[in-house]
Amino acid sequence: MFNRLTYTSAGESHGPGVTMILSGIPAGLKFDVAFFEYELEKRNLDMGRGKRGAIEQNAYMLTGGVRHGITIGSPISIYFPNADYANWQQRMDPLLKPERITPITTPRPGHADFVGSVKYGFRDMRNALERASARETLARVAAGAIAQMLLKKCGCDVAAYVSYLGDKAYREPPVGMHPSDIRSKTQANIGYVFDIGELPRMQQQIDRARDAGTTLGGQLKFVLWGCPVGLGSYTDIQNRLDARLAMALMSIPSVKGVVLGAAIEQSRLHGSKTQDIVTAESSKTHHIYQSNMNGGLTAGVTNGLPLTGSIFLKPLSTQRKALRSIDADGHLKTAHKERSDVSAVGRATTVVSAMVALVVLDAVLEKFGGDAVTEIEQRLDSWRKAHPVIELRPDA
Ligand code: EPS
Repeated sequence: MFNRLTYTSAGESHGPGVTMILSGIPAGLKFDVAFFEYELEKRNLDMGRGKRGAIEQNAYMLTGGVRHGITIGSPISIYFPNADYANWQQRMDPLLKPERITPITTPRPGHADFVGSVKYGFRDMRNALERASARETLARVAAGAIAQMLLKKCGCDVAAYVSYLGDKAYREPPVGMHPSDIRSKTQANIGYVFDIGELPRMQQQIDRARDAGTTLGGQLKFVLWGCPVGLGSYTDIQNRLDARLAMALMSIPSVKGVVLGAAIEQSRLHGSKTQDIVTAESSKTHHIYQSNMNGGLTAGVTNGLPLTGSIFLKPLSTQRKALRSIDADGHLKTAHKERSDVSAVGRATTVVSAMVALVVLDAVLEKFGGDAVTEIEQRLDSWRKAHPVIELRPDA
């Protein structure tokens, strides 16, 4: 998935904390503390969030790779203590086992409980569900925020928004709207919808699901502007940027589908209607397109148009009205109950932006990489000057 960056995380949902290490970020990048903390906060806030959101205050400790506010080329490491650990210390202590512990033996359908316990041979399914928890997305968002700091210097900007919650559609930004303008609308509300007027409808939908003891999934869309032509490659499987994006997005907990560009519409139309073709005003130095059906990627390579895609999330599997299950001894029982959220669709927008940013930055570093940010900026600048400007003009 990443050819230049190395990303890793460790830590359980209710353990002492989460650690993130990101290697491959060049030297000389200003660490934007305000933006970083904003992204952490957005990941934590959602209209459908349960009690955990109020417990976690997004504390962190930068423990490597940044000095006096500037990256120094070494791995960036960050530790996030889990505030909730104070309430779980007995059950989650890394070394000391309490005298009495009630193991989880009846899996929640849809969560990692059953598969994890079989795979690793656990009697207590907590050993599986703790790491499978979406708490881990905190590390992704931290890495993605750093990626966005550098991408902004490269002229790239990303946004994501909710287009469906459950089976209800939400208004979308007009095609061609810049990501920063989309964000100024969607991040101003914790439903992460474009039209703030639709929030009461969303609140009702969430309340109804909560009252029914169930959860909601949905659909998000992302858009990233500013990629030069030529990131990624068709030469080898692992170089295709479409495949790298799909993997990064599919790896987000609850995501069951990723669509790039307008693939669903494309699959239903004739080939003559599904190509992005230049308008008659286009010239050698300026290519204008009316459509972006390929979502900014042709043959796994960026074509200069915005990257676009949709992500489909299944509803969170933990149900307050627990479902039927079967325990390790074959007894049919009601599934284990665990505190959870009603929906994570809204805050997944922050995770999606983070993953898209990491993949695109990785491809930028692959093509223009250097040890210092200034080298990348210079290379990117001369590349842009040598190639046509690509413009999406939907109303051309
Ligand atoms: C999660 C269950 C909930 C979520 C959690 C993911 O946690 P808890 O069981 O502590 O209420 O809040 O998400 C986070 C902790 C987070 O920070 O995103 C799950 O089962 O996946």
